[in-house]
Amino acid sequence: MKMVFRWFGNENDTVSLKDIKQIPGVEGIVWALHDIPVGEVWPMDKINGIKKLATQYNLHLDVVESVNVHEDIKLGLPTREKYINNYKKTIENLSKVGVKVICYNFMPVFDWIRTDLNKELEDGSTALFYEKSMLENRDPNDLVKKIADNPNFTMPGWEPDRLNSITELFQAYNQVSVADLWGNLKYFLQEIIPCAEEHNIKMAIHPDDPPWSVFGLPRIITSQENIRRLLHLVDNPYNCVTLCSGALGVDPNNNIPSMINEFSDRIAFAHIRNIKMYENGDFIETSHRSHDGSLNINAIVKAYHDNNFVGYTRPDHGRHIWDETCRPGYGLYDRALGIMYLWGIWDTLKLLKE
Ligand code: DNO
Repeated sequence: MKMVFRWFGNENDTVSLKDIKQIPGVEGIVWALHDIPVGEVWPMDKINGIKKLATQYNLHLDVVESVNVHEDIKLGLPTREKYINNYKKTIENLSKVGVKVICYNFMPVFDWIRTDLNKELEDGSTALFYEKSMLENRDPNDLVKKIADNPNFTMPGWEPDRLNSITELFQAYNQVSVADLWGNLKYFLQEIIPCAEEHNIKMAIHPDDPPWSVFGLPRIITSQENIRRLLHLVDNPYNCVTLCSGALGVDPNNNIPSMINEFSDRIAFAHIRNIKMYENGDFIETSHRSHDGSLNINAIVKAYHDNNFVGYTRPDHGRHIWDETCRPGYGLYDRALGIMYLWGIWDTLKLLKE
């Protein structure tokens, strides 16, 4: 298990590289060029700029999250060729600074979705919350209107231009079935994976969060069966997955340790976090501790340990604690606590094996 920590860059993050360096066992940052519009080639000067910053703190930059996929690729439009070529060029550029894993997702229009970024937990901390009734059976136009009325609407971790042409995108996806989306993903992977292999970079798709359809849009990376299908679309060791315990774990049918046992050699990147699920389908993000949420994080870490997992791991979102002001879900304190919990389990398991 190689521990890494997501960092949004000097301009976009309250957490500094100096802070990250002081978290026990963190060897690298998980980064992206957040100001490059989706679909454009990531330029070498900016990539080298991040390398220079990380190197000052002796942190590696092996993992990128995310190189986002242009909607024209997901929609399967003829213009996808241009964006696929740009994607390949970005892979090549990233290989020049030694990047080993690219995390990406194939969720139409949106990335991860929550309804409240600061819901109070019993202990007075706040966390990301999903209220099912606010999204189920809702007209996407309500959301479109909310975004239109709110020029600064953003979701942390999303590239802002995702929302620029939301009305047109909803119309375009009316023509795209679940089967079409699988076909478009296959086309993309058939193009990209040989390039990734040539440059020794693993492509690690992030599951859909939450793992079900929202606003009638298709979502496909949602279950063990579908991850199996994804890995077979292009059966190559460079076609991998980012196994996100929180994204998949909110569906009680998903058994994360079972997925780790089945896919461990194709999990290039592990996101580990806990969530608390309520009977009505709502969920909230909690501390990483098993006791605090619905997922058994001990069993998840044990499954990685049993499988001699050597991939990259990051604590995923954290709560906002100790009055920290930060990007929602991406503060320093709770994610650092999460890391210590993960190491505690891992190191104990290691000791028991000796
Ligand atoms: C949320 C993240 C996601 C993830 C993308 C990967 O905090 O886990 O935004 O980065 O889905 O492409």
